[in-house]
Amino acid sequence: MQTTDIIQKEPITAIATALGQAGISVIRVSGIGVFEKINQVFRGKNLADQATHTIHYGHILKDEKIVDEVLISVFKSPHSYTGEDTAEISCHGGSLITQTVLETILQAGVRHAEPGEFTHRAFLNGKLSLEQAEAVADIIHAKSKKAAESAHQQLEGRLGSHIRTFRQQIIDATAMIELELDFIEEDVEFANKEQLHRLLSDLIPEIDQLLDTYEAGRLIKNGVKTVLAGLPNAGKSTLMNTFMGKERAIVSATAGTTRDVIDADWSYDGLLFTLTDTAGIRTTDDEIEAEGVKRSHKAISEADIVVYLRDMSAPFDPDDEAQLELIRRQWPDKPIVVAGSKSDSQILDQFSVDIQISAKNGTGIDELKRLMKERVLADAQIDTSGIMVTSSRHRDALQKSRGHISSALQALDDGVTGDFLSIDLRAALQALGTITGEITNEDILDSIFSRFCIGK
Ligand SMILES: Nc1nc2c(ncn2[C@@H]2O[C@H](COP(=O)(O)OP(=O)(O)OP(=O)(O)O)[C@@H](O)[C@H]2O)c(=O)[nH]1
Ligand SMILES: [Mg+2]
Repeated sequence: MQTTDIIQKEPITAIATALGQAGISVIRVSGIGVFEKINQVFRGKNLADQATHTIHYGHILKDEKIVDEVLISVFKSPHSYTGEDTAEISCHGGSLITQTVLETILQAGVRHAEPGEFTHRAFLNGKLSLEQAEAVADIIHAKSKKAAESAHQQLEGRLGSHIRTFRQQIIDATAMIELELDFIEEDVEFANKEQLHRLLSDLIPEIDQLLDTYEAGRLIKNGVKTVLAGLPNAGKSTLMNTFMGKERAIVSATAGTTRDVIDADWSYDGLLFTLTDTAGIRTTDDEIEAEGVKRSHKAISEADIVVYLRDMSAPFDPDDEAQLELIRRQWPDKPIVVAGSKSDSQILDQFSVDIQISAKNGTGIDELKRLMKERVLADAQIDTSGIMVTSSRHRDALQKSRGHISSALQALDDGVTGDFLSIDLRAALQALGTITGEITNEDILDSIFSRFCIGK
């Protein structure tokens, strides 16, 4: 985005790095008059006189005493993250020192920043569009390689420029109609109805194509919720430990060992899976175990994929068939992988499974992982080099916009007058504008920036 009309607000500060023992910490200070404020507590060069993008050595002083030896990076407006005059103080890491440097800056008359306030200012100063600001938060929260890749791609502004192309097409269509409206008295037709129809109907499949990326986008950003289900003793906790490469869940030969739901993050081929080990599901009189079964069903209902284990070393148990059937009936669209467990043992039961595995000696585990990824993504596009919708906010706005374009097309077919058509088109424009932040309000901004950490 182009930077226009930078507004410098009152100076704010926050620690930008994670607190704890570290080599260095960075304290960010941004706003009007920051260099003069820091000068009050800095022994070194006069920061206000320094050129942008320069670094200066000196000391932070409190009550004439040295707090720390620091390096201060100077960014002059508009050439900074926020667009304002900004300083980044690199001090020694360690909570105490960092906090003391921060307090010293606060005492110099700088206010503590709210979560996401620096990025909020960057947005207001046109340094970032709204979906780019959201990408900054996504990068910080990314737990897998693919999530980081797709967030970077959004930060580069590729989603935004795609949305702006859509908006331009709608603006062109609106202009055709409004020109006609201006001359309505003279009964002149400027809008070529066919051309208008084509312009709008071409947009629908383009929006749909973008909407189709949401399913994969969501899984890439949030991770794949995976539930390990099956009868008691099927080997769920053992499989969980095999996936994790460590003893995370308690394993025992006693059926009904796992009573509660246990979660663990694990990543495969750049994709994050959140594994949930559940209590074995079966009809039970044990009150605690029954509660576990209830929780298992809740976990299944919220899952993106279910890995159902059938113990191949145990004799046929009709409950196995019944439970699997119950899951399939209750959640018909849920991807399921049925794995026959304990394939290293003597096989007592032959039933149809997608794959045979042994958590004990590792047979079939890689193939299971591959199958899980394949089933959960089905034919969803996961090309992170392409443009992807990863946020439900963006998806909702695209759906809204699509709805208004469809109504406009319908209205056009019905021969509705131009003024009504332009109401629909303006609504479609508005919906798209909320994605990039051309159209916004305080509530949207507050909910977005409050997700940020302090210092970003
Ligand atoms: N031979 C063999 N035994 C296994 C394998 N996986 C699990 N087991 C054994 O099966 C028994 C049950 O394993 P768990 O992982 O506790 O089973 P679970 O499904 O979590 O059981 P609950 O928590 O009771 O529902 C244990 O004695 C495991 O050692 C395997 O691949 N091969
Ligand atoms: Mg268990």
